[in-house]
Parts: sequence; structure tokens; C-alpha cells
Amino acid sequence: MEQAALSSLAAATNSEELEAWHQDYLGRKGKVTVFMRSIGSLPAEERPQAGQAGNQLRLLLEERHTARQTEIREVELARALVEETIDVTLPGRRPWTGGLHPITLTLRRMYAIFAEMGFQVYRSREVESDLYNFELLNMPPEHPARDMWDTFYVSDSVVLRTHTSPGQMRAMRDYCPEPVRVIVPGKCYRYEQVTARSEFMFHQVEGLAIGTDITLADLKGVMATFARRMFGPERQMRFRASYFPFTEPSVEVDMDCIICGGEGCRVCKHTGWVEIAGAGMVHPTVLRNGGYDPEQFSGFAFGMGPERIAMILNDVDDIRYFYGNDLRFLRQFGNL
Ligand code: FA5
Repeated sequence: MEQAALSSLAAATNSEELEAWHQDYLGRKGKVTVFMRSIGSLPAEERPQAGQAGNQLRLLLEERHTARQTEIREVELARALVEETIDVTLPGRRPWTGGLHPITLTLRRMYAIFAEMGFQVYRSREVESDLYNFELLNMPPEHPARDMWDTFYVSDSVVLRTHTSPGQMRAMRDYCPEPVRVIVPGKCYRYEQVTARSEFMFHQVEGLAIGTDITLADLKGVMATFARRMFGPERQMRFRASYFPFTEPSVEVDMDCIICGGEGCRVCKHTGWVEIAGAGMVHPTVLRNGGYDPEQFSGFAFGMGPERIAMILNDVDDIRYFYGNDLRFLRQFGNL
């Protein structure tokens, strides 16, 4: 057995063969183990000699096994070092990194422009009560002006905000009796037909300034400054009379079309003007609901659509691209 074991050990050339050899002779069912177990059935006078011979053989084989294992490991290591070298000079693969969404980029530019004019960002909730979305904004239940906003209802008295204007009311109630100068950015939802110009989810940036002698001229100045910073110093802007229940007077703010320079094109529907915001002087009832005395305080508010602004800036002719998650579109912005 010793001869057979040593010659097959010499024939083992790698770790797997060596392990198999170990099982074969020294494992639980190995030849040496089986021999040792059989000693009990030998005649009594033969047992001591057989036991000694068996033990010696086991020790010898363990010792040779260890020696052979060391040799094999060295050979295997040397081979691995040659075969598995890593070429550190290969250029790496560029990892995928996310990028900022075009609307995030647009919003950040807007924050920066308004920050220079002293407006702080004020965050308000997306799920609103009917009270804040409509009623406190001078639209009691059944008020016909509610039809201006097609609404997703969560329950009878809870809605997904249809505009950021409820943020005005929350800001007023937070700051009253101090003056206010905030913008309220965020998502709005409308139960609307999705078209090239309208999404059911979009953003607005609300603006609100409350103080003791704020006039329509201040609103006009802020809008004109914004338009020039956002779109360039040559931009023209105009106010058009409009109606919102929470402002009086109410206006819509148009900018001359950046695409055609006012000549008339598809984007401006051949009018030469593009609407960028609804705005007006805060209605006395709304001021009162916010905690301010309209005899003493006045203010202006506006609501802008960053998607529309991003469309004009980047010549995007369909709003649905922004939330279609097509990477070919999104990679054109930011650092995607
Ligand atoms: C409002 O929502 C008023 N709350 C704005 C306002 C605020 C007026 C403060 C006075 C004082 P309007 O529904 O027009 O108004 O929306 C304002 C802007 O949001 C629009 O000019 C447009 O840019 C954007 N907007 C409205 N609906 C959508 C839509 N479905 N998809 C994309 N943008 C939209």
C-alpha cells in the first residue's frame, strides 16, 4: 500500500488531484483508514504490530502529502502569475453617470435669477386640501372659476395641487406679519388632455411679494428683469389683461418669441409672442386670508411654467419629450 500510495502521490500534478489522492488514502473512507478500522478483527497477537505499521504509514503519507502540496502550490502560483497578469495600461470603461434633467437645470437657473432679486425658495406640499388650492384663493365651492383647473381629487376635500398658488397662502400664513418675498417651485397636476403644449404633470414656479407699498410696476420690473436674464438682454415683454380669482388686476406675461424674434412661427403660433406666466396684484380677500390687512399691505404674485420656458430655450416642440424618459433626448442636456 505504501508503494502504491507514494507512486500515485508523485503522479498528482495539481491541487484537485492531490485532494482526490488524500481522500483516497487518508479520507474517512480512505484505504489507510479502512485498514486501521479492520485491525479489531485480526487475531489478538497480530493487532499491536498491525496497529503500529498502520500508524507509521499514516504519518508518512500525511508528511509526504504536505510536502507535495507545498510543491504544487508553488508551481500553481508561478503559473497564475504568468497567465493572469492584469494589463493596467488598458484604458478604463467610462462608467454611466446620471445627469440633471432639463427641467431641473431650468429650475436652477430660475432660482439663481430670483435669488439675485431677493426671492427665497419656499417649499409647499403637492397634495393639498381643497381649502388651500381653491377656497382661500377666493374660489368658494361651486365657484365657476374652478373650471379653469381640471382637478385630480384624492378625496372630496383633498386634491393634487393644480397650481403652486396654494403655496402663496402657506407662505403668507408662515411669514405674517412680516413682508414676504418667495418663489414656490414644484410639481402640479391637472386632469387634462395631454398635448404638445400640456402635460398632466408639470412644474410651476410661483412668485409672491408682500409689503407695504408694492405696485404693479414692481411686478412688471421683476418680470422684465427675469425675461432678460433668462432669455437675453434684447427681450421684449408685454402684459396682457387677464383674469384670476386671486389677483386683481390680473395679467398674463408674454415675451417676444425667441425662435423667430417676433416675426411669427410655429412656436408662437404666428403671433410673435409667447406666454410665460399668469400674474397680478394679490386680491384683498387673499391678503386677508393670509393674515394681512389689505389697507396696509399689498403684493404681487405670478405663476410661471418652467416646461414652457425650457421648450422656448431649447427649441423643443413637444412637452411630452421631458417625461418620456427617452435617453436620446435627455442626454442632450446636463452631463448624462
Ligand atoms: C395658474 O395656474 C395661476 N395659478 C397662475 C397665477 C399665479 C396667476 C399667481 C396669478 C397669480 P395657469 O393655469 O395659466 O395659471 O398656469 C400658469 C402657467 O403654468 C402657464 O402659463 C403654463 O406655463 C403652465 N402650465 C399650465 N398648465 C400646464 C400644463 N398642462 N402643462 C405644462 N405647463 C402648464
